[in-house]
Amino acid sequence: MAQTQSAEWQPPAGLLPKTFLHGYATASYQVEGAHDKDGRGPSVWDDMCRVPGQIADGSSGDDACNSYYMTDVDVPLLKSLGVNAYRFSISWSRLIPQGGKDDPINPAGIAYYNKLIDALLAHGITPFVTLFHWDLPSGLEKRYRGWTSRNVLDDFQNYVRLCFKEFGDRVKNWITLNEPICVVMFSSLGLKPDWDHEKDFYPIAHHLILAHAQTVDIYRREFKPEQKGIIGITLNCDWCEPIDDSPAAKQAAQRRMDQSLGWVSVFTHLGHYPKSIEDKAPKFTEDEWKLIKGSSEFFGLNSYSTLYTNGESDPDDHLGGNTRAVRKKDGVHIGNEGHLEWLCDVPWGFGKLLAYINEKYMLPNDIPLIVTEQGFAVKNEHLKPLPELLKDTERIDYYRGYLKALTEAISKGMRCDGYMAWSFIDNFEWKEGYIPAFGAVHVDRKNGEWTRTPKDSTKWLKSFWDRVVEA
Ligand code: GBH
Repeated sequence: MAQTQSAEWQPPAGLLPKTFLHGYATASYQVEGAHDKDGRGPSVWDDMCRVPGQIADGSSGDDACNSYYMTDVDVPLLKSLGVNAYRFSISWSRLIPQGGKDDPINPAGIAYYNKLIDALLAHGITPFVTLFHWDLPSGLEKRYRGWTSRNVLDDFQNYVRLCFKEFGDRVKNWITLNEPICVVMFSSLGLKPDWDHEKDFYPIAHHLILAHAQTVDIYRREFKPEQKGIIGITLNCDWCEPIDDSPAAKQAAQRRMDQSLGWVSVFTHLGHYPKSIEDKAPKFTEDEWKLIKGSSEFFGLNSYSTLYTNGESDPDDHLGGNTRAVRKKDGVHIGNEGHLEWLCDVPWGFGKLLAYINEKYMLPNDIPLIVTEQGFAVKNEHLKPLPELLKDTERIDYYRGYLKALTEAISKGMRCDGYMAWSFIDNFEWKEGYIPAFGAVHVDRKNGEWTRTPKDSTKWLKSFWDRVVEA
C-alpha cells in the first residue's frame, strides 16, 4: 500500500542551509565484522550471538558487512551518494579489549578509526560519532555485570576520555549513548541469564544516565574549550496513537511516550521526570542533578514507526508495557507494514511526534533536533532477487512521507540541524540477524566480497537533499 497521495509532492527548494548535516548511520557491531582481528576484544553481543536460539537466523556480527576492511570502498561510495555527514559508532572493545580503566589500549583499534575519520574528512564528509551503541566489552560484563554496577562509570569515563583525546581534534559531533532504554530492554530480553527485572532495571537506567552526564561534563571541562564540538544523546521514540477515544487508551499512550522520551527531560531544562514515571525512576543526588540538567546540546532522535496504543495495559511495566496494534477495531490499518512487527510507514505519526517533541522538549530548552536514525525494512526484501530488490519503491515512499513531515515542521519553525537515514548498508539487525534489510545499499554476504549495490532509494534521497539544501 504505497503512500501515492504524496508521490506528486515537490520538496521545498533551498529550505535548509548548507550547514545542515545529511547522510546515513551505522553502528560498530552491526557493520564492522573483524570481531577477533587486530586485537579487538569481545563484546556482550559477540557472547549473545553464541547462545543458541538468541539470533533469529543463527548468525552473528563476526563478519557483518566487513566494513573494518572496506573503508576505501565505503567512503567513496558514501560520497557518491551525495552525503555531507556519516554517523558511525566506536567499538569500546576494539579500543580497550577488556574494557576497564586499567586495561591495555589497542593501537590497531585507534588506527582503524583514525583511518575512517581521515578518509571521511578527505571526502568532505563530517563524522558524527556515537560513543556507545550497545556493544559493551564482555570483560566488564564478566567482572561486575556491566551496567548493573556503578563500577561501569569509571571505566566508561576512561574510555570516552580516550576517544576525545585521540579523535576529538577531527570529530566535532558526539553522541554519548544510543537509545539507553534499549540497553535496559535488551538486558531483559535474555542477554543476562541471571537478569532480575525488578532488581536490575533501575540500576542499569541509573548508571546509563550518569554515564551520559559525566561524559558531557568531561567533554565540556577537558576538551570542548579547545576542540569546540557539540555533544548530546540519542533517544528512540515512535509516536503512540491511542487506539480509540477511551481515557484508558489515551493514558496508556501518554505513559509510553513518557517512558521513552521522559528520559530526555532530565537532560534538559526540567531537571525532573514526567509525573507518570517519577516514583519509579532512578534517584539522584543534588550534585548529580546538576550534571544531568542541560546535558544534551541537541535532541538526537531515532524514530521509525507509529502503532495504535491499546488501553488494556499494565501501568507497572517499566518498558511502557501495553499491547499495541496495527489495526483499529473497525479494521482500519495504520500504514504500510515493514518487515518487523513494530515497523509501519506512518508519516502522520512522525509529524505528530515532531510537534510534540518541539513543544515539550526542544523549545523550552532551545536545542536543535538531529534525526540520528530513520528508515524502513521492506517486507521480505531479503527473499527478492537483486534486480527486483534494488527497486525499493516502498522505502522511497517511506522517506518521501517522513521527509515531507520533517520539512513541514521545519517550515513551521522547528529547529533541525541534521538527518541520518538508517542505514547506509544492509547490516546485522541484532536479534533479527540479517533478515530485515534496512540498508539504502544492498550488501552481498554470499559472494565472499560483501559487494555493495545502491538501491533506488539512494537516488531519491540524493535528489531530495540536492533540492532542499542550499547549493
Ligand atoms: C534502532 O533501534 C537501533 O539504534 C539500530 O541499531 C537498529 O538497527 C535500528 O533501530 C533498526 O531496528 O518490540 O514493540 O517493544 C530502533 C528502536 C526500539 C525499535 C525497540 C523497536 C521495539 C518495539 N527500536 N522497538 S516493541
